[in-house]
Amino acid sequence: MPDIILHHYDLSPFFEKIRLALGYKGLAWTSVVVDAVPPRPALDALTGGYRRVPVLQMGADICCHTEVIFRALERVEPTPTLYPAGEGIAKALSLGWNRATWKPAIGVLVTHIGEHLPEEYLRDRKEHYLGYDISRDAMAPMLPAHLQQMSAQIDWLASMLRQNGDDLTGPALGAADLTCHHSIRLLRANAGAEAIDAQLHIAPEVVAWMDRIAAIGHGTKTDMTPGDAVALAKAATPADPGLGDNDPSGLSLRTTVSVTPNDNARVPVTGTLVGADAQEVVIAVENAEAGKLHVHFPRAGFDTLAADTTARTAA
Ligand SMILES: N[C@@H](CCC(=O)N[C@@H](CS)C(=O)NCC(=O)O)C(=O)O
Repeated sequence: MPDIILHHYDLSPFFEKIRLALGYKGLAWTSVVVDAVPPRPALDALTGGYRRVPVLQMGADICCHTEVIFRALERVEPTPTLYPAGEGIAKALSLGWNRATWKPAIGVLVTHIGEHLPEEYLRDRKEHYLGYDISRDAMAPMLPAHLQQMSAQIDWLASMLRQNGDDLTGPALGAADLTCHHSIRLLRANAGAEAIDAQLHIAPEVVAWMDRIAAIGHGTKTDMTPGDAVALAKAATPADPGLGDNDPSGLSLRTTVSVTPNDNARVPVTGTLVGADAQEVVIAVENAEAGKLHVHFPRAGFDTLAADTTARTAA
């Protein structure tokens, strides 16, 4: 098995989701810490320019986005599975949860710790990533709405736990649990568990579930520099994606395509299609720094278009 290398920074809540999955599967992994604010030249060389973290690297295979990272981990170590109730319920719940709770969670967070966020970070998020201001002053007027949104979503989690037992979708812990846990953990870890539980009216079932997930731990970690990770990719050969020529929209292998997130940071990554199915797309990217790479993206939440279509759309 190639080394599992995770590119991340500590403040990232999505990083927690992956660390817990590694701990749950009992996997050893290597940590590469990147700056919380770009430029990140080593990571750009590996991803072809995808803006977000975490990113998982296995040799010359690069997985962008936590849902495609989960899929890769599942291939490497199938047990215990991250999809005990099937992939569909886990992924649908995760996508809905992330999109509905990310902004309200940040809105609540900055009212507690906003004074500690550096100007440079706030400016980058406003001008280059989100397109809006997440400083405490800018978010404060929306606090009642953000609290309402978080409470409504967390109440759904409580109802799932009452229905299904210890884990959201039953019959065991899975990807949906790790996804929904990480945003609540972000708030409890930074603003204090008691304060957040009271402010969001978090039910005892949810608190007990949070504690069970935190006890999983993060597996065994060693450290690596970004430069060494790029050198390792360059020395490696990308794996056969094993997905075949199964793009449901009819894109053929060897087509030049662009893959673009359809929420934040809509920066396209361009490469040659080397594998596709309804859940994942793999493109070949090559550059002087990192050599030949296979970069993996999910389908849901990303638009994969033939490069000539992208040009027409942009025109
Ligand atoms: N839906 C993405 C979200 C990842 C995400 O939003 N990551 C944040 C950090 S928590 C990010 O990349 N922020 C911008 C940046 O770091 O450049 C995933 O699941 O991977």
